[in-house]
Amino acid sequence: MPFPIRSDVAAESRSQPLIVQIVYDGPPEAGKTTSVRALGRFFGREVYTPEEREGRTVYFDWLEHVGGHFEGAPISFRIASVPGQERWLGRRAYFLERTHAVVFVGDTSHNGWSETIARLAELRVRLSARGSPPVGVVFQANRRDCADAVPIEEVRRVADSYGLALVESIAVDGTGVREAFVFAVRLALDHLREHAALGLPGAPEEPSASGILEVLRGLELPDAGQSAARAEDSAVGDTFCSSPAAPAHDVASGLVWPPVEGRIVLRAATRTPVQPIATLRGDFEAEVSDGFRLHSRAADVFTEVEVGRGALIRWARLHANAQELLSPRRCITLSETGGGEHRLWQVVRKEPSLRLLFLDGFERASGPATARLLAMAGRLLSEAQGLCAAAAVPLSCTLDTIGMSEQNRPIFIDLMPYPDGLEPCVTDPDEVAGELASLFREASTLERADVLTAVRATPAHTFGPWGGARIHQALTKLLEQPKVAP
Ligand SMILES: Nc1nc2c(ncn2[C@@H]2O[C@H](COP(=O)(O)OP(=O)(O)O)[C@@H](O)[C@H]2O)c(=O)[nH]1
Ligand SMILES: [Mg+2]
Repeated sequence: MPFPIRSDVAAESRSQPLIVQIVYDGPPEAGKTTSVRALGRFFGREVYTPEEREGRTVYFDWLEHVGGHFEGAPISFRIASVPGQERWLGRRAYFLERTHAVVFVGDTSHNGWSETIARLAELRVRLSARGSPPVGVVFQANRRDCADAVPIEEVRRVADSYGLALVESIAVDGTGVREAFVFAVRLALDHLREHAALGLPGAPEEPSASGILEVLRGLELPDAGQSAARAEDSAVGDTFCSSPAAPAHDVASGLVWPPVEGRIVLRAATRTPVQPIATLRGDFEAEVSDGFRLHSRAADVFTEVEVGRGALIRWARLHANAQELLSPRRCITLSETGGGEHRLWQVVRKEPSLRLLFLDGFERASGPATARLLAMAGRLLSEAQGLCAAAAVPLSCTLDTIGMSEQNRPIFIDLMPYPDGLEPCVTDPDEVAGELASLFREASTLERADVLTAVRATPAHTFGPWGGARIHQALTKLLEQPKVAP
């Protein structure tokens, strides 16, 4: 896979407009037309609907708006809402194959929920068929005014499981419509930038950070106000604890990795405002919404944004190499501190570690079941070590840093190390055995004897594709000792 971030931002002026296409998709009657019309009112523009039968959209709703400029060239937004009924599938596909981002208008009233989920599943299949770069989706959870609306926690769970950004809306009075659109524009710009960076045919020229800001300002969207509010927040922070502002989801495209999906993660993680706190080492961290964790090293602050971008790119390369092993809900970003500088952050969702998963199962398990769990943990750890070696990314693979994916594969769940000062890779069965034995540090002699008998009876190869026999042997030895060494 070619490396997806380009460090140089094209700066020549251009006269061709940058076309940004956003599609409104969703089940019939969810509120797509109502949303596009609300947007039209906001822009002061007429929505064009080629044909309507009994109030239902047959072709599409179409809204065009030229908003702001990009380095002298106008930005042209093309916004289409597609007919939701099954029989217009072909018309819908036409738009979905071309769009740069999607606002999925879901009906979150009790009656509309099951069809909304079915549509979402279908949309995912359709968009993933488009390949790279990904097309970002904002889930505009509509009809939040309905008394029987599905609880927002349930809606959030679904949005998360599909990797979508979530915005609540009441399209009939316009609530949430603009917010969903603005975020979709950001995802579309991430997509376009990435499309250009990958050198794909027909790629429009990518907008620069300043260009995007100009675009958003031109639209009179609420970013300027938000940035000012953030600057104010961090000014307060500076006075009291010299804390930088937490990263925000509206960083310029090119300053968040991975593109598109990274921005969605960043948005989920920064849903509730948070003030990072300094650790004893001078790093900054915060625990944020939905189980996310933010972290930034003391030294990773940059006065020149391009220098910071260079650091982001080096680190993104390391992430890209380790992608097969990395837990998916994470991103890295270069974000304004509020004091005129930029800071490099990583955002990682907390996932259960193997130690937690093991201890959970262990409480209810018999000797043989415990041995099976040990073998599984051993296999996952040695597989993780193998993946690190293959990718030449030396991650520390322990019961605390490795978890398990839905496909029962190992995933690295800890903070990503930095490209500087990496240790060489190790694949060491003895180390894996030591990790497994550490689970029995607190166990009584009696329990250990049970487990030892069961481990002896467990086939060695189940402990891992490589070095399973050595893990098995070393673990047996460690469990035989009266007290497992720390
Ligand atoms: N209560 C409520 N009704 C809505 C909302 N959004 C749309 N509607 C109504 O739902 C119906 C279908 O909306 P429409 O935009 O035509 O749906 P589309 O088929 O997705 O384009 C219309 O009668 C709208 O007034 C909302 O947020 N709350
Ligand atoms: Mg419609």
